[in-house]
Amino acid sequence: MRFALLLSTFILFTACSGGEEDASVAEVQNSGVTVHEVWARNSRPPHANSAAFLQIENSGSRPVQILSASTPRAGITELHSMEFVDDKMKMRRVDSFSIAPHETFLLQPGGNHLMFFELDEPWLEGQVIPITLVMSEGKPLELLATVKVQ
Ligand SMILES: [Cu+2]
Repeated sequence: MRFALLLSTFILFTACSGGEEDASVAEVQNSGVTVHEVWARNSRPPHANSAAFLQIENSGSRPVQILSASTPRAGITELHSMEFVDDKMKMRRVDSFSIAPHETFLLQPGGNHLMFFELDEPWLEGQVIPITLVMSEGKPLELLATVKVQ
């Protein structure tokens, strides 16, 4: 039991690390915030989880937060960061991502990401995943993330 838990933690970790960024697939602008380079990683059955990445630029003069994210394609969506714990990178759930004025905040493999659990079905290359970001200011951002193999 303990081993199985450790193993699944390891798989989750490897599932959202490594790789490199690719082409822009969506750009959304709202209240001084612009989102670029939105994409999601393919899922790897039997693990019904995945992650999504993007760049978010705050061109305003006040901090803006991502408060939550969701998609109809997953039962649970969380905001995750990565940090070193005992010399190992581990992901950790956070309450929000804060983007300082004039900052571009990166969600990228090995770093901050949107984490999805309880996928409805495997996320396959080329599928488009609708994602909603609830922001501290303005309307929610409606994004489309194309699934890429990673
Ligand atoms: Cu994660």
